[in-house]
Amino acid sequence: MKHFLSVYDVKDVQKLLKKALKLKKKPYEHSELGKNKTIGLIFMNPSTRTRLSTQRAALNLGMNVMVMNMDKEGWALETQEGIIMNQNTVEHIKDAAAVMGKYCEIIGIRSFPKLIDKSEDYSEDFFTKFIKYSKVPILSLESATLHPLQSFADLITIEEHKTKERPKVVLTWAPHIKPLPQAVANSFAEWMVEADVDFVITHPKGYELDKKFTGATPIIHNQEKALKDADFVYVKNWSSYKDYGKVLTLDGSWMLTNEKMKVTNNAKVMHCLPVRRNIELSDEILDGKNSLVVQQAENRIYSCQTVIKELLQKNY
Ligand code: AN0
Ligand code: CP
Repeated sequence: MKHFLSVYDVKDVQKLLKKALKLKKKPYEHSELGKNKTIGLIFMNPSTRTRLSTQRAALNLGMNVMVMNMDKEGWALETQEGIIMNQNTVEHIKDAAAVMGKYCEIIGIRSFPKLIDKSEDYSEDFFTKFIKYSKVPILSLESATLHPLQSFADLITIEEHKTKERPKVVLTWAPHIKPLPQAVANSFAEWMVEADVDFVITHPKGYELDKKFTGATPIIHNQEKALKDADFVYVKNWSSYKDYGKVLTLDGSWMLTNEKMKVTNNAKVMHCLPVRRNIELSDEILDGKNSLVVQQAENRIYSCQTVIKELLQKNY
């Protein structure tokens, strides 16, 4: 693994999953591996779980950690090549990335999409430039289009809680008042396509994700039909990919309730958090016995620790 940007940086997902479950049992087994090595975490956007779980993962491996809230504390970065910098940006990404690459053995980056220009967001320019100019392994802490550490933690959580060999997993769209990235949904789809599960996606018309991530996954617009016999229901809002970045509906009937869960196989409910209660997901579900949201967040430590370990061991 040279960088960790998507499921395609993983040679064998099942093997990586086994490694994570093993590491969770003995989290300090490799506490010397990261000695005298530094990970730098660059945040262009807010974060609670990713910020803390990544630090915890690195500390468990004996690494030093530096956190930079680039959006608030750093110089405004320019990404365009050849530009005359006479506007608001202060430093070019090629200079900043080259410098940070000298301070860190690994760099983690969170950089959300602007949700204005689809091709700009989906080009993942910020990550591509950091890879090019920092010359160190880059760890995605959620890019414009993907959130692989979240999806890997979700896969670990499903593995721990499944009651049958091949569970049915449903990704359901949920309402939200703000336009959110497609990253969590794209990434979850990408990982579920690779996992040993029956995977189905349900959303209102107009919320189709890029086929590049969903592949041959069945898309069912009738939520009740999709939820039938589900073992896991993964709840997430995303803005439209087709009508890029738009909120097409606020239809509250898409919010999951206990009543709707009756058609499932006593399904466990997942959400990456942060969640807007009683908009995206009801209190009764989040506070109920089938919610796995805290377990997912806990597993963010082990998905990340497993990945950092691979990067440190140069397993590629
Ligand atoms: C972000 C998103 O949907 O991508 C981060 C989730 C981990 N969520 C919000 O901005 C609320
Ligand atoms: N799930 C997740 O990535 O949460 P944060 O945005 O708080 O890091």
